[in-house]
Amino acid sequence: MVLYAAQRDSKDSGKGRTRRNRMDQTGQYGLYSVKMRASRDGAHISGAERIVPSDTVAKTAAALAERALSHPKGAPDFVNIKIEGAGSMLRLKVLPVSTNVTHTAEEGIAKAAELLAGAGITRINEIMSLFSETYAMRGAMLLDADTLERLEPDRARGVRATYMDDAESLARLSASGKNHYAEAIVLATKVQNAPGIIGEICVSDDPDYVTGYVATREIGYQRITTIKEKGSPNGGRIFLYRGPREDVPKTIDFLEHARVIVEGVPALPAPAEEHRLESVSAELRAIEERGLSRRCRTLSSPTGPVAEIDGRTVAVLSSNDYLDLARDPRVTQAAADAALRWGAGSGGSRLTTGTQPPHEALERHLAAFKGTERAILFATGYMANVGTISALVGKGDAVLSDELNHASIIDGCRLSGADVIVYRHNDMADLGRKLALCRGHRRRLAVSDAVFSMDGDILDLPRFVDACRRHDAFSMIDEAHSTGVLGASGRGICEHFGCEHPDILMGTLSKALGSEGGFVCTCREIAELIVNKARSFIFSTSPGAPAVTAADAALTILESEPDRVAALRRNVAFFTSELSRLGIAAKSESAIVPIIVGDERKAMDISAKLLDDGFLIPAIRYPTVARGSARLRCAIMSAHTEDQLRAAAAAIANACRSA
Ligand code: WAQ
Ligand code: MG
Repeated sequence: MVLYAAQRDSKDSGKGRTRRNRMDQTGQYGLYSVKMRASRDGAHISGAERIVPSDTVAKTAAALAERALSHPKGAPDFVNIKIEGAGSMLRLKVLPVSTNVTHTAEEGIAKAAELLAGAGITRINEIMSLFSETYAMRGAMLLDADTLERLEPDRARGVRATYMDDAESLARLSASGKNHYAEAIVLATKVQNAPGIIGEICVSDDPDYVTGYVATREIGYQRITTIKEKGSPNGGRIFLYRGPREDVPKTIDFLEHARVIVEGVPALPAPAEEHRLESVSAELRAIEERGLSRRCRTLSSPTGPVAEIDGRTVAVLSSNDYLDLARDPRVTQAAADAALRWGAGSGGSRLTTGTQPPHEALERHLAAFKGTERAILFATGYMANVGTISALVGKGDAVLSDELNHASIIDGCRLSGADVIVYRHNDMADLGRKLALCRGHRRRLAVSDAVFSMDGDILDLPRFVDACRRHDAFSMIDEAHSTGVLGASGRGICEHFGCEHPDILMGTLSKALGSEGGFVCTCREIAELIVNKARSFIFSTSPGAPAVTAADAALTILESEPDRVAALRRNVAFFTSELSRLGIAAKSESAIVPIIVGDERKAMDISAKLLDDGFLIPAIRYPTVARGSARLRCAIMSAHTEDQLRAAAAAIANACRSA
């Protein structure tokens, strides 16, 4: 009210004269108001305004037309662009801007109520309910802040604040042509300077945009990051008035006709931090709602057939340390000695400082164990797959991948840039057919898990290798769950079938070998290509000597104690027969025994119940396995006792029955 009077009375006071001088200066540049209004079937879609110098009018009009035509509410059938000389300007200092992070509409409305309480605005819930009526309005509702009586003469249109812009809008216009944030701040600043207005509430009318704001002169422009439910079209603006009825026309006149330039509008959505994180929180909530939320669990003891969780001892049926070598004193001593001798870390990639005698020794040992010319170490199995596949095939090549392959194979295929052709699970006829279709490609590579990590079944290796030979394709298998598990002496899937080995045998040090790292056993040429091209080999620090030496010691134990492999096999047979006896379908030729549950939440519930009962058996869900095929994944160790396995089978049968 004060400002409006000051403008009208400017001729008479010293203060007013200063303002008038500034207005005149602005006027000299020849400013124009460019307004856009878009509608369809007479219904308002959007409107905006810029105040710009004459030489920018055409560009501005074009940008606003563009914006009218691409509004989220839909395409307009009528766009009005109005250009008017703007004359002299009243300059207003921008309201201070703050952001309030809220996560639900309820929380946002509570925040709005709290913020407006200082201005004596109390009936927030009633006011908020009016936003279902503002959607189709071009302008705002003008409401008596206390009686909630509507004061605008044209209720369908509302009161439209016009002739206002940001002093800096030109620079912005060239950048994007559109800045909702700055426009809302400009509008709110003008509105709070109108006589009789004591506050404003704005909720975006975009169903996907849940942010709004409240404003008063005292609290400034207070963004509220979530003030409505996503998907709700309800939104608009409500101006809150307190004063005599006869002064309402003056207020409307100021809003609709006073020419205003707002100075100091922040250039970017001020603290963007909360807003960026809000979208992250929303994504997390969506994951949670689908029963797909994941978290890490801390084991407070070394992991063997039993371990400690949250101060309780539980039986562990989920470790990939199949032969119980991670805790073996010979293995841990080797790691400790290597740490003292070579240091904790290698300090670099294999191609810089990261190759030490332990690395070379383990590579020789692995090559001899698998019967290949060479072996190459990687920091993890994931890196071994990603690096090897993308080194061997690329654009113009074809990579054929089993539909149930591990994520690290899938990622390697994607990253390679080769055409990825997925064949039916363990279906060698399908693989053959698809290989035949890839004759035109430069190179063909077929890749498969040897033991499928979530199903526990075994690749039909002889026919896999045969199909690859016949179609001149490279063959690669992932022995993460087959090394130390398959074959009489644990050499893996080739020993199991007694057949020729494929071109590439990838494996890990982190499962039956009890340490960490990945490896590839292959011929000299492919090994050299990997050293030269595999980015995960070249651009990552090599595994440290302690891990490498531990794996080497574990491999020596595996070679000298084949009984461990036999014990593992006996345990799997015992466990699956116990389950079958209790009516739970379970079979496996490997150490992995899946129990299919189906529903994601149900699998989670069963797993939680089992933990209560003292058994750590995780639920495996999408995206690790297909949606609706959630399962318990039991991993058996050579060191489990029959008592442990019998008790686990009983607990599983019980939990599945009561779920
Ligand atoms: N005068 C009065 N009411 C208006 C005006 C105006 N000049 N412009 C728009 N409205 C009303 C009208 O009912 C619209 O449908 C509604 O407001 C929404 O207008 O900090 O989306 O231009 O991230 O779509 C605020 C949050 C977003 C910004 C506001 O405005 C932020 C928004 P829109
Ligand atoms: Mg909008």
